[in-house]
This record gives sequence, structure tokens and C-alpha cells, in this order.
Amino acid sequence: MERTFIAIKPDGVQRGLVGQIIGRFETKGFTLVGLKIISVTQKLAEQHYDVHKEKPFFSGLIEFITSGPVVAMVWEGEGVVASGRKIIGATNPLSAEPGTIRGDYGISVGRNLIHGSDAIETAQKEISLWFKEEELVSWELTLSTWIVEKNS
Ligand code: D4T
Repeated sequence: MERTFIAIKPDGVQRGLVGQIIGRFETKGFTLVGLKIISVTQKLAEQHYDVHKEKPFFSGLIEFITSGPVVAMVWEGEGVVASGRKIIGATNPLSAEPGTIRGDYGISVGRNLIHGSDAIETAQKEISLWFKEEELVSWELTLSTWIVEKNS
């Protein structure tokens, strides 16, 4: 089953949005299979954002992501990677649609509250970077027949 890596950044944690953000994924019908709050090390931050290491905003991004606790999660479900990106909204919160997390709660690209994997392959890499296998729990949502039509 498809999985994605979602992280509530230090601004989302400090602003008390953890419950509301988790609620959006839960009520959509996705399954939470990994969850922890962590202080991100410089090394983990640099590995996670390696693709941006040449960008002018890289040092500010690393400083921000290591500035306070981050809530790291793995969510599972059909189409969860692309759907997760839609729930999150555009990178710049001012361009993000109302109804998305960034559209509803943010203003600044450097304080955009949440990260979500941008593709299935990226999700696999990010999940193994942030979580050990034994930290993930495979379980079946007993409500699933009311959320997902069989053979759909
Ligand atoms: P993440 O990776 O955090 O989910 O964000 P996106 O996938 O939506 O956007 P991204 O990879 O292009 O940017 C990563 C991260 O860098 C911050 N950022 C980005 C920034 O501080 N200034 C900028 O100009 C850009 C483009 C925000 C998200």
C-alpha cells in the first residue's frame, strides 16, 4: 500500500496546529502508520533537504527545521502521496488555495508549516531516512469498507 512522509515543521508545532493537521489526514480516510516528535539534527536536516543544498534559501531552511520540535509521520492509503500534496497546498502559502493547510494557516514560504513527499520514490527514501522499520505499524482501519470501495 502507498505511503507518504509528512512532517509538521517547528512553526506548525509551536502554533498548536498538530491536532488540526493530523485531523485533516485522518478525516480524509488515510491511515497513520508512524508518528513521533523529534528535534531534528543538523545531519538529518541536511540529508532531508540535500536536493536544495545549492539554493540561496538552504541555510535558512536548515536553521528553521532544526529550530524546534518537528512531528514526523507516515500516512498510508491509495493515492496518499499526491493527495497529501493537495491537502498541504502550494509551497508559497500566499499562493496556496483556501482549504489547504498552507492556504488556511500560512503567509510565508519560509514558514510553510508542513512537508509532504512529492513522489512515491521520494516518499520511500524519506520514510527510511526518518523512521526505522520497527517504528512503523501496519494495521487495518476497520472502517475501511466505508471509505474505500473494494476493487476500485
Ligand atoms: P517541502 O519540501 O517542505 O514539502 O516543500 P515543497 O516541496 O512544497 O517545496 P520545495 O521542495 O520547493 O521547498 C522546500 C522548502 O524550502 C522552503 N523554501 C522554498 C524557502 O524557504 N524559500 C524558497 O524560496 C523556496 C522555494 C520551503 C519549503
